Amino acid sequence: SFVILKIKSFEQIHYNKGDLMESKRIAGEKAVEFVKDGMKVGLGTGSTAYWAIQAIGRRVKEEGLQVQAVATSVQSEELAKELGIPMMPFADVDMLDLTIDGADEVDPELHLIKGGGGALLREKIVAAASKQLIIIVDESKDVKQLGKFPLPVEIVPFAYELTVKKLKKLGCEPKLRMNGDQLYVTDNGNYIADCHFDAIANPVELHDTLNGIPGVVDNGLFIHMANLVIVGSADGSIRSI
Ligand code: ABF
Repeated sequence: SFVILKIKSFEQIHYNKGDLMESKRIAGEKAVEFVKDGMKVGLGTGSTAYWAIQAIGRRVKEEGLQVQAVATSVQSEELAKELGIPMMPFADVDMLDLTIDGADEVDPELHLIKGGGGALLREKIVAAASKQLIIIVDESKDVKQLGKFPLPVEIVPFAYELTVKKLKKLGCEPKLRMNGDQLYVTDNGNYIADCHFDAIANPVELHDTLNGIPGVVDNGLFIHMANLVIVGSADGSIRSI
């Protein structure tokens, strides 16, 4: 059965009742133990990052934790502001100390598929500007090989039909993401093609091939970016990859 949580300033997020939500919460809260006074912090997007942002907000309020943050989506920025987390302009960022973000799949090499939430480009820009990237996931995201989750690829609207044909030639089944009967538009004004590969044998190569296609802005493969993955389980246990 499903429950709908109403979260202020977040779209309604459907949680599989109980298990996954608890796994996400404990992973998110664990990651926030790595946040220290004076840090510049990147805030991720999604229902797991939600718990991390909540926990940072609590520490700011209750412990007087001193941080400055940037967000990877409009949603996360609004949530952070509501919780009183001090935000900083990107103009003031050289390097962030730590970014905490979710993922859709994680493999044993710490390669990731991200972008199911539609924020992959901002997430990658922020992750690339961070000394440390901690990924927080529930156990369903921990896989041996990437690719069951359709890989999100952000593409520019110009000639998108042509770009989608090129994606198809790579051996996947691309589907343009929809928002009702309209094409889904990212925070950056682009479209997303969700590319179902089933199994991605060589994520490093695929990442570069995709980004070599004119019209592709970026793709959801995060290669050699994560430093630590925290996996929360329904039984309350936490492990790291
Ligand atoms: C973001 O949110 C994404 O990169 C990923 O697509 C998604 C994970 O969602 P959730 O934490 O809600 O499962 O971090």
